[in-house]
Amino acid sequence: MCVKLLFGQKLLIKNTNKKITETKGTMALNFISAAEAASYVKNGDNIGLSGFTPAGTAKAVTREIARIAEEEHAKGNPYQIGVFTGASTGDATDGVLANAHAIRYRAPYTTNKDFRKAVNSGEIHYNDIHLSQMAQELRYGFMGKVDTAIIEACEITEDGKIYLTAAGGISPTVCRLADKIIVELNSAQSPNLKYLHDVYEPLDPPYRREIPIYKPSDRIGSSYIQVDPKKIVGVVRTSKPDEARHFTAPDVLTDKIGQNVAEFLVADMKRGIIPSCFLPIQSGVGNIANAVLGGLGRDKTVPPFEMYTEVIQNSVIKLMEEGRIKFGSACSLTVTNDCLDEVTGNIDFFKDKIVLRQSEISNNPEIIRRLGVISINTAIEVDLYGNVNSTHVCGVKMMNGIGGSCDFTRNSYISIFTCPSTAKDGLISSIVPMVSHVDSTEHDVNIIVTEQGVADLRGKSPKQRAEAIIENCVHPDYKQILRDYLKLTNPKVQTPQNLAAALGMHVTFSKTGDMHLTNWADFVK
Ligand code: 0RQ
Repeated sequence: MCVKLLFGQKLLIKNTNKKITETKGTMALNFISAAEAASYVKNGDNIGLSGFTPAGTAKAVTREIARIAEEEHAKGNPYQIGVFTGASTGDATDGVLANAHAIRYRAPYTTNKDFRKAVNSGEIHYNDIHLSQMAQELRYGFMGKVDTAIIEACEITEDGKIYLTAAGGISPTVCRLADKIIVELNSAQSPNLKYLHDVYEPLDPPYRREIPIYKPSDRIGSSYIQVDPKKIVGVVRTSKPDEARHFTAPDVLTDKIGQNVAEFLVADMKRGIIPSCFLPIQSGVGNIANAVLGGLGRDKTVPPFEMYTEVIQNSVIKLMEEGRIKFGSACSLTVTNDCLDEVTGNIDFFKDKIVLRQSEISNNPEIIRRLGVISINTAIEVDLYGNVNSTHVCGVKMMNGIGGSCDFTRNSYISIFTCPSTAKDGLISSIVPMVSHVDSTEHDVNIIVTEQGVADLRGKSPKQRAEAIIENCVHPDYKQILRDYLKLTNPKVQTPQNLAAALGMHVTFSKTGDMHLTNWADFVK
């Protein structure tokens, strides 16, 4: 077999037992300060970071890069870099770098409010791509060179074994592609995290094989990243916990959405659409996602289930302890710090229940479709035909990004989107005639759930979908407005839209701060 590998890329083919590359040699570790490490990053460089969400990202060197940017700008010199990550990061990366005007380009997903401000003022080129594609697009060369990888580790050896912390991210890829590697050895991260990792990087076409994961708990790689020790320019000692996000407690509305999702899934299981052993669940980030899992956990008609997902949140850990979740495969432990301590402090219990993978594996379309994952993600707005906008407010203002939502939606067994039926105290309807930006299309979206109810779009034509969504998901304040919109359309077409009025609710909101539109005739004069 002809196999072309980049340096350090590992080929693990179970059925032939070939293992092509072994990295040799050791180097004494060179401990340096964060400031010295940052001095290796020059204006115009691209950095590749460990982590996925604030879990496991660099926390010290990026602050020093921001300081260099500020000093250079004060002297009138240019200093901007490209930033490649697994997903969102924390304030110590996206926040400080955006505030220092140090980012020229960034991919993929982010949730940072300062970064968002800079993107929406046109300052940063932001490439919002599917998380599963990030590592491979770097390998394919779509985004330029990776000059320096900055990787958080809980352990490192002189022969170049790096043990990751709370996330798999894109770390092996950026380590292999980068000229230089900086390691942040974080004593605040427990060395027990190494028991959770399964590090694996697939080959690129035309040599890629199937990824041999047949159940969420399958392990296919190693517990560390093997790098060429000569590329490690320095190790920075840190002691900084993850910048974990605080989750507000579920409220009546998120609880109702969670309950609606759980009841829908139970009904599908009872009528045999979902097998009685249940199927693996993917659930996005945030309060609604937490409430949905809470609802599924409480409903004892759902058997203990597994997760094949991108992030494990607090609710998953709790449900594992209660025996409701049997196993979780993810890319990161996006949990509060006390919850992370609970996991690492009880590693004997959790090491057989959690595996952390690279984002191109946790979110891999091939595996998601093979395992029959049920995906549950959150929309900003949904249109009458089932198209979903997860990213842009009124079509132009970036919120966060698609994250892994489309990786899962397109390939899942059943794809579910949840959202409250209104936003901003009822001034915005989350259901609109036509979405102002499309992330997941009507061809991929199966189920819409709001606190009002569930619209099952499976097997329905566009006109049937519109009826299901209006009757089941729209807030009562907006039902008549949307019914009146449909009266402006020609029903003798496949997908009735009135192009002059389709964005009328958005236009009204932009002018008045309220989507309650009183007269559709204004748009069709
Ligand atoms: O605004 O922050 O000013 O209060 O959006 O909305 O209801 O608090 O819900 O935190 O779950 O976020 C879609 C943004 C929802 C998120 C989105 C406003 C609303 C509020 C937040 P405020 P909520 P959430 C896993 C998978 C895409 C990526 C994804 C997201 C703020 O879930 O980024 O799924 N998803 N990734 O008021 C104007 C509307 C609005 C609106 C909500 N129609 N118009 N504003 N808001 N609907 C992650 C990874 O991949 C790692």
